[in-house]
Amino acid sequence: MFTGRIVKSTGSWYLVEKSDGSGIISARLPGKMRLEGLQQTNPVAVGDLVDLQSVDDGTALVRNIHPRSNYITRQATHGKRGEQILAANIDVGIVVQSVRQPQFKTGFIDRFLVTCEANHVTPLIVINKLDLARGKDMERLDEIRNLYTSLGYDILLMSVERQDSVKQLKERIQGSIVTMTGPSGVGKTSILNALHPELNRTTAAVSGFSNKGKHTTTFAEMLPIGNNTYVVDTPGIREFGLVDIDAPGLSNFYPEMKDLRTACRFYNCTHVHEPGCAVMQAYDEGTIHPDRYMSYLQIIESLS
Ligand SMILES: Nc1nc2c(ncn2[C@@H]2O[C@H](COP(=O)(O)OP(=O)(O)OP(=O)(O)O)[C@@H](O)[C@H]2O)c(=O)[nH]1
Ligand SMILES: [Mg+2]
Ligand SMILES: [Zn+2]
Repeated sequence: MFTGRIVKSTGSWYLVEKSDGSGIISARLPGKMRLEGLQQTNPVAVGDLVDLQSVDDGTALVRNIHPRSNYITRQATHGKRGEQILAANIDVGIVVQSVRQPQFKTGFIDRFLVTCEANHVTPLIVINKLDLARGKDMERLDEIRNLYTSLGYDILLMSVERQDSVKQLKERIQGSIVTMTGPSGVGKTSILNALHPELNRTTAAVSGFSNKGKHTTTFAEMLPIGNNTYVVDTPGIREFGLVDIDAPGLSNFYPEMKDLRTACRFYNCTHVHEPGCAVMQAYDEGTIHPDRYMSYLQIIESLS
């Protein structure tokens, strides 16, 4: 038996970097492990530490998965139940949005932040394609930056075409294992290429017709960018999974609501319609940002 870290997952096969530094090996799961009644559709994810057993043909079998310090999930696609783990054991979770093409959505950011709060991941918000900002975009971006900064979140506005902003990101993630998640076309892979041009990974223009990405990256993969820094590039997703969160618990993951909830009349207040709600009062008084309260309502609706 030996230990390694999953660096690429194609669904049935995994590439594993051996912990003794002797290179990369292909591995798969024994049939039994795949079928175990797990909540996740994929029992092993990029970033997982695993114990392996060598097989005669030069590949290996995954025999044991080490407990995860954290992970990020998305909702399973194609009507499957449950969640899919995008990456495990990460230091920083980056959510990428773009100013335009596709247009950014704060609701997407908020869902990601809730996932991070619930799974003990340190989030970093990246808004890319700043070079495309025009008209009132800059005012709106400043407002968004102030909002998230005031809530205690890290946010970086950048463009892969502006070296100084790429450098800022590089410094921010130095020495960490990082995931990059976000909708298709926002520039996740382009950012990775800008951080480390040697990678030269495939990117594709956003469709002019729908303004949506083309789902260019199809498998999650962990890539070394030097100085002990690793970035997991993931396929574009529409939404993050929020398994195991119930409506009364959701406000625990909104920093501006978490301390207010004890002042609500009902202990299980969902802050939607209840009388004597301290959160709704704060929203009425303007101390909770309307965008944040709207995203909260949208998530509540998606939970039921
Ligand atoms: N103007 C501008 N275009 C950018 C920037 N970053 C990326 N792009 C372009 O956006 C398009 C999509 O970039 P990708 O890196 O493929 O996007 P992705 O997020 O990896 O998309 P998926 O792999 O499909 O999830 C490409 O045409 C890039 O050249 C940027 O900062 N400014
Ligand atoms: Mg990509
Ligand atoms: Zn309330």
